[in-house]
Amino acid sequence: MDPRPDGTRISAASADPAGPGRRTEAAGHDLRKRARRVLLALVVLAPIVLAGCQLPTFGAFRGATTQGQDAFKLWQGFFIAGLVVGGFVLVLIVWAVFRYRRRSDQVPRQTQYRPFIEVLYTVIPILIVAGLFVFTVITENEVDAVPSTKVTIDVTAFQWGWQFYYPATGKVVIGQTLQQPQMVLPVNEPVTIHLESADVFHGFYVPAFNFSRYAAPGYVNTFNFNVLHTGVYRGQCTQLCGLYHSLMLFSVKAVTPATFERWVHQTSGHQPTIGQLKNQIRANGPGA
Ligand SMILES: [Cu+2]
Repeated sequence: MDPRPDGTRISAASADPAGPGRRTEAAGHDLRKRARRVLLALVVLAPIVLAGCQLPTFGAFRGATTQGQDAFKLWQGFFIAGLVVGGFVLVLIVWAVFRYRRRSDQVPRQTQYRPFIEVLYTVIPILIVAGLFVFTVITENEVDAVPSTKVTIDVTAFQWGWQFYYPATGKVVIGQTLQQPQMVLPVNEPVTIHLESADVFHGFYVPAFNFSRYAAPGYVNTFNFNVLHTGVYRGQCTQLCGLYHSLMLFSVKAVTPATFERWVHQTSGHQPTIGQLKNQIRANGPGA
């Protein structure tokens, strides 16, 4: 116990016969040793700890389709690479600020021409960019692959709604603004989507799929979805396309193949055309 009731103690450095200089040096050496040990423990333990837990999503969705999962893995990889590079740069900046802070008016030792370091900080970033490029190309090829599938859906975007047409049975789902049409598709089965626009540019975006693609007038974009779980996923237009752009919503419902077969064979009855819906909106506003 401290013998002094007010809690103050005699400075260890001033009481040391070896002198304060040597004492500080020893303490600094101890600190460096401890820091090295902590760093080593981090390097050894980090992969073990990280392998055991699920990495954060970094703001993206985990992906409800196989394509969405591929995009998500790429996003995670990019984010982690960014964190590592950013973290490393930050540590270097902080280290340089403290290590080389001004201690006296003496001009520090000047160094130049360090070919090894210069080659290192040129080659390493090039390798990082090349690595990210390769992973991007691999992921893009997976996401953009369009093998032929049993189910095809023709999606037409228009001001301000969506039409989903199933050519195999002639089924049509169409809706505008507040009616929010729903695309139905079978789960665990690749589905081909042909996407285009009847008027201006629109954006077909399903956040849970990590997927967005332009709906362009006069050009058909083709892609595949393989939805992994049954459920309803919200979608929206992502291209500012006029007055009721913000109401240009839809949803995607993934059902079992049997349910889908039943649904797609049910007659859709009389449906308005895109032109009729557009005239309705112009005349009566949204939800008409
Ligand atoms: Cu739009």
